[in-house]
Amino acid sequence: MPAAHFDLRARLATGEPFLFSWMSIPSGALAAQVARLPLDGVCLDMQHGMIGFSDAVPMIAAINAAGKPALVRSLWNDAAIPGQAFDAGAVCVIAPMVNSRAQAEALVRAAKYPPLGARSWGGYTALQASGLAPGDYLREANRMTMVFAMVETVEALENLEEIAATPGLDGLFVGPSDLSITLSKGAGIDKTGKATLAAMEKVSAAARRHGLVAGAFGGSADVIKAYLKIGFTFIAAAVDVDLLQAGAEKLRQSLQV
Ligand code: 3PY
Ligand code: MG
Repeated sequence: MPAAHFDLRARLATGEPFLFSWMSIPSGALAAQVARLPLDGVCLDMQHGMIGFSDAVPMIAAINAAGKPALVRSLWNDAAIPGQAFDAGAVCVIAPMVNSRAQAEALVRAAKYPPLGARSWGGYTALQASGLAPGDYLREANRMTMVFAMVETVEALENLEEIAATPGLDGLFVGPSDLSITLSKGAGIDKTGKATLAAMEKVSAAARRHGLVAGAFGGSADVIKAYLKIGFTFIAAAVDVDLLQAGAEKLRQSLQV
């Protein structure tokens, strides 16, 4: 059986920008469409999107069928979620609000098989899609799947070095909205403000020092360009609902009626 698995780790190791879409709408049919947009992968937002696990399963299948990697932003840094997402065929989990070394270690424990972690066995869908024998899947899974800790609070910045040094962690992912909210003590959201960008530069430098991928939520062209300039390569480029809105606005403007 051919391996349907997308080698995200090898793709990210090229250092080329990896720009992916971000879905909030629970629909396998829409996921099939979004996976065919000119972007590099699809992330299902199970934290702020409307996607539950039973919605995510057919979406992950549709994304894999299109030959793109399926990513999941989990609801919380919960021990059950990374294994569940990987079992269903996702190749990357991004966990929100990882604020300490202990929380980063818990994330790795949930996401990786021994010796790196304590992921429980049962990846039926992923195992079949990989085309590997169970023992080979067990040996390969920690390489085939990636786990990112979201750095999106002042507390996480204070613990950045220890979080980045967590064995088995694959990347850091900045949530610039929450980061700017905590940096400003709730005064506002500023994804490209001076303080936000200065903090983010520290995150991308820490990622480089520790051999991790530096990721961030972008959302629009200006923001993506600013983040590429300060060393981020793994960037959420556009949200499904924003793409729909922008498409309709462009159509309306071009019609001028
Ligand atoms: C943030 O910017 O805080 C995020 O979590 C991106 O969705
Ligand atoms: Mg956030």
